[in-house]
Amino acid sequence: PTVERTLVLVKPDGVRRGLSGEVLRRVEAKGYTLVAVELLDATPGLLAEHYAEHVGKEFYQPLVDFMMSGPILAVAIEGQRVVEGFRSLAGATDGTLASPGTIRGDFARSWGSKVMQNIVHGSDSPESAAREIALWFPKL
Ligand code: DAT
Ligand code: MG
Repeated sequence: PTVERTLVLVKPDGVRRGLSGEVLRRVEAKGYTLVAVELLDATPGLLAEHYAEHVGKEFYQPLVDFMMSGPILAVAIEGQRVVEGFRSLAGATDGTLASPGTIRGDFARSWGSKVMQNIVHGSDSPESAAREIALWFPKL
């Protein structure tokens, strides 16, 4: 069994709403280990790398503006199958449709441009996780 890592971001809406602790509580209650935690302000360059797959899409600039609207809590976590496991804790991208019991399902709704205000980011594969952790935590 290979222990893996993933990147979690509590997005500016989650930090603003005081949900950072709730996200960390759920991660720890699930049995994952915190590896690194940092509150920071994203820059356009960091976000262009982080969201490279979305650069050029119509929602990209609104997404960047939102991600720069306040501090982000970046968290690297560790555990067996943690990439899939945190995506499961986070729930579907669209908070309106995300299952109750998930972070997004319990705390996010979406309409219009609000779909990006879905509390958390979680890496979508071990390869993405390695790339994203290197971006947000260059010293790890
Ligand atoms: P996820 O965060 O579930 O991995 P994603 O990688 O497809 O979703 O998109 C990244 C973020 O961009 C997502 O959390 C919310 C936003 N987003 C995705 N699709 C969008 C759309 N069609 N309109 C507006 N924002 C969108
Ligand atoms: Mg994604």
